[in-house]
Amino acid sequence: MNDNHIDLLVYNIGTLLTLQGTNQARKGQEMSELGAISGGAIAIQDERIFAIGQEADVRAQIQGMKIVQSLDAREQLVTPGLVDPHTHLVHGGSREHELSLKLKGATYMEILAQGGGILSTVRATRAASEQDLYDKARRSLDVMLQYGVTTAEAKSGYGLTLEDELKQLRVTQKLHHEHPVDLVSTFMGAHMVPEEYKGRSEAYIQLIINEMLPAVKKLGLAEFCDVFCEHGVFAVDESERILTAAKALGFGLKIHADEIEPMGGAALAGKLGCISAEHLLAASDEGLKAMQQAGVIAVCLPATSFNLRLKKHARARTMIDMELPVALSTDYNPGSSPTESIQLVMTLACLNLGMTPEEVLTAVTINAAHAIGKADEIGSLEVGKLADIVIYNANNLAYLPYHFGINHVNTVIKRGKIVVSDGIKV
Ligand code: IZC
Ligand code: ZN
Repeated sequence: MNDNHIDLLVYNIGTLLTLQGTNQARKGQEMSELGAISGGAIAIQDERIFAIGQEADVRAQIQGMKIVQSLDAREQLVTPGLVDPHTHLVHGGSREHELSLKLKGATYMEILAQGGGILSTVRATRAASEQDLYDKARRSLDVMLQYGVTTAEAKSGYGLTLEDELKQLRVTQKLHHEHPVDLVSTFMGAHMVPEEYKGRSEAYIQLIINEMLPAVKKLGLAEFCDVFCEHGVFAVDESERILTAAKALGFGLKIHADEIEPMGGAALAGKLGCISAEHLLAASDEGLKAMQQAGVIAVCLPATSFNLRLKKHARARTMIDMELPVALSTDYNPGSSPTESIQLVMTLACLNLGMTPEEVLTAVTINAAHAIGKADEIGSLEVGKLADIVIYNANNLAYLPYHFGINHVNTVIKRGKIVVSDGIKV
């Protein structure tokens, strides 16, 4: 038979956390069930998992097949490739000058109201060439990959003109094709009203609805549409109109909801059937209930609340107890979360959100995959799914969030290929 070979056999796995289980996003107690196998192996053919289980069983299944390459996992921990479902990956410049303002007590919204924050990144992104944006984002993707991320979402929203939004989205598309990390693209023209539309936000909303959304759709440059629903940015009714227009064009919906003030964004996510709602620090019980009933995934971003020095955190324990599926993400962006480290997020989720290591792993694998509509391909290790796999320099899960601020990844396999070895991109 032509296919009578295994391209890569990963063997001698100490703890193999498969995340096998239900096809739905995990909620409640399901978030603690990791499908663990001790003494496991994974056989890969082309870019997919051919067999997975106890090493003796896998070897029996592939008996007689030619094994092209074998990789000794040294009795260490193995998980699915990590998924980062919320990033503002492509942007120009950086905002380290905001640190001293923050230390003097200025808040994120105050810096934004003075023309800084997102608006300063908009200026830098508009000024940057497509190649500059590509090079900068590619370096960030290299870091993400070395930290174990094999798929990420990436939002536009620093162009805020049709041409500059398309410039960002083209960079995402090119990186998706050229970098090992797979990218899922989100249009976020409704990130902010640009300076030239100050006092004319309705005209900008019309531009998004009538020109930007149809153009992005026609060019096939984004699967999702996201809105920053926040006091002083887009109001709930404005967010609803933008997202409703996006839905009519066939976009999946996401919303930055109730991050700083309780606006009713979570309830809107439930009403519109968003795939996910993000942040949620100030979300009300009713808002969370509406999300739970509509099957919206809560994406918590603990690196952001840490970096903004907020006293408040997303109520992940409440969410899990009420059977609302939780995912976690870096929110990587140059303002409120300048870090690519999903492993730091895992630590903060334990220490500041009170999530267990098991819940955290679920939130950065299968639930994160559900939050970007890719759970049929990634997020768990199962026969037929993509062979996106991480091998750590640790033999148990709790060690990852416990020993914090460093990179625990030894090897990353993306679509069946070894792309990180000994912690370095190959
Ligand atoms: O550049 O500040 N929250 N958008 C909404 C951001 C943070 C990104 C930024
Ligand atoms: Zn964000």
